[in-house]
Amino acid sequence: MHDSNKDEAEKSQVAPAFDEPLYVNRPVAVNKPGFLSRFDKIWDAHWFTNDGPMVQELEQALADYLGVKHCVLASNGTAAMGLLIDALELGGEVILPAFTFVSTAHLLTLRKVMPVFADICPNGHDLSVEHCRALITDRTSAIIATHIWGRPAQIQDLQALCDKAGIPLIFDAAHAFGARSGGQMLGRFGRAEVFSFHATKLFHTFEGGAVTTPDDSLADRLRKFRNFGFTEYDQVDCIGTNAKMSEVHAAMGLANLETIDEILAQTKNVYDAYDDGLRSIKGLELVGPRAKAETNHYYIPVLVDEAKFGMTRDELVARLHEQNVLVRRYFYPGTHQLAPYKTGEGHEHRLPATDQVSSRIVVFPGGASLTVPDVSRLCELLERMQSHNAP
Ligand code: T4K
Repeated sequence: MHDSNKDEAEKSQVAPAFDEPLYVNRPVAVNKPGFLSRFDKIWDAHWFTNDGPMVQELEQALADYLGVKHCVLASNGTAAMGLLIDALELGGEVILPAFTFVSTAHLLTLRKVMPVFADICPNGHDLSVEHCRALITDRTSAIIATHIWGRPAQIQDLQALCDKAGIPLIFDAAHAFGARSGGQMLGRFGRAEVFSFHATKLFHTFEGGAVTTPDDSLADRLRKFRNFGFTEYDQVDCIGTNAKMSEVHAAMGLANLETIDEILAQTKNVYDAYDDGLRSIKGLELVGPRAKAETNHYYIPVLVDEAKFGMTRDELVARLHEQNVLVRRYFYPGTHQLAPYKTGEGHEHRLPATDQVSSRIVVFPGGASLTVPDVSRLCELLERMQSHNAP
């Protein structure tokens, strides 16, 4: 047999280190009885959607949990952000990071609002306040900052900047359920915050999302907008869409909220195990939070230093996939490098930190569906890879 074929044949016979795939952000599924008992109630009540009792109960429970006056649920996080952009009548230009999920840039572009991408801080990966300041013009209608990796953005500095410019500050809190700033839950800052309750999020409703805000009239508008502009039977006050959450989705949210302390505690155990295990591995840096106590510990973002680890980020990803560890390159490439945003008027971007970080970042499996022994085995595997490949 030709040598390279022999190598391949031998390689394919080696069992992967993990029998079952380790997924990034595998959905939490811990409270089946809590979900099924609510599902029975929905079934018996024959009320399945359109602002039903479970949706109302979850809105109140989340508002209480987050310590904010209003929580307006929506069918997903993107729909929730779309409602907010429409309700605030954003136009002109909106400043946002390129190092985030692509959904907000799409929402703006579809509405003929120009997304203006600001760079991130190379350490925390959150939006650079300085770069936002430089990008504000008289066309800027808002800043939408992401609480990246479940950690607060620089809330006070961004708020001061927006107050000075007379524009609203919005937070994309899709990553950040359960995280805090100055001891207070995220969800209560800026003009409004937007959550994703997608299955892959720390707190989820299968699919879902929400806008949280202290503003009564904004909450009112959001509720109208998510239901075609209806205010009464046969009465439509404004243009709107369908962004409603169904009762089954809300039931999953209520079941997950019942066990949120347990979920957060296990999520932290997993994070701490990575923190310990990765410390001794040269060339892999767990991106730490600004203040550890304020993260929700859900994301395990790691920067790969090729010179010290002995392989590139992409080689590491490929090697881990062979071992059934399905790490992801979030967020690579930055949104500004994606086809719809790369060219065209006004799209010359210079975002060195975004480009740097997105070429080196790899996100490891995290969250409550993992166990500490899984993480220890994974760190041992990484250590072996490093010692084989180290220069
Ligand atoms: N803002 C930010 C910062 C966001 O991260 C997101 C969404 C949004 C806004 C928008 O919110 P939504 O409109 O989605 O509510 C996933 C999610 O679909 C998306 O919600 C999420 N961010 C994004 C970062 O990740 P993909 O295309 O990477 O998903 P997928 O199918 O590859 O799954 C990710 C991982 O989860 C894989 O390891 C597989 C695992 N998985 C996934 C699903 C759906 C499971 O184990 N079970 C499952 O049921 O976008």
